[in-house]
Amino acid sequence: MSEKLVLHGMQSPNVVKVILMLEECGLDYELRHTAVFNQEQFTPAFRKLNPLGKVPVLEDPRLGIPLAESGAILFWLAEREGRFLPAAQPARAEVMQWLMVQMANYGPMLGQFTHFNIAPPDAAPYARARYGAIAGQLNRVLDERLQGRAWIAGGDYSIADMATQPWAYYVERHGFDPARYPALVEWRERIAARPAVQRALVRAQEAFDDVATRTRLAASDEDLDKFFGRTDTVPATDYSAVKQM
Ligand SMILES: N[C@@H](CCC(=O)N[C@@H](CS)C(=O)NCC(=O)O)C(=O)O
Repeated sequence: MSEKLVLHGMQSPNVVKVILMLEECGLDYELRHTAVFNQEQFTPAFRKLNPLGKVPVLEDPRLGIPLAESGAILFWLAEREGRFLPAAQPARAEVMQWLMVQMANYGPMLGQFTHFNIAPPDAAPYARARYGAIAGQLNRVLDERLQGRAWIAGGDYSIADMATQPWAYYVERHGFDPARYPALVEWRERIAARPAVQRALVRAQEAFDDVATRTRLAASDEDLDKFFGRTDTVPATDYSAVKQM
């Protein structure tokens, strides 16, 4: 039986973090693009892989079930390979804590801020202010955490670093001055210099960039309503900003 792993994804931080791990572990894997801007994630075939209709999803013959949620995927790969997650406590718990900080806070809150930056200006001033403040606060917490530490959990480079680093590029995208977070930026660049990370970014670019742009530009307003979870009770959005991303 083939040992090759398949990762379903797109060009996004939640997918890239898994590719960082696949490359660090030297695993044999294929990247398959999911056209989330064209509702592919809601097809019955995809929802068999992940009922939530979201990427990433990993298919690993050794596990035997499709696995969703990037934190769960990183944890599985760390256990499978015995790498990037310490065996001994409390170091193991500390890595899991910072992995959860990313999964429950840094990713979702930055995701909301990104959304309300795209939403119409008159519809979103409160939400934009709220999520902007939270994003800034989380950047500050991570910056403080990384002062005097090479890696986020305090020990070696781990799945907590891999989960968080792709999101740290939103500092500039969200209009924050990177000079306010020097330890965060230094850590981000330390990770970016790793050969596995450089290989991962090339793989992601080759597999996703062209096709993602094509599918995003081809997306109808109805596709984008589905992507952003808009329903009849939510005011319509002008999606021109999405086309210019
Ligand atoms: N908590 C999930 C979040 C996954 C997620 O939000 N994926 C986005 C791309 S980054 C997606 O598939 N969006 C399509 C949709 O929501 O319809 C994880 O970390 O894996």
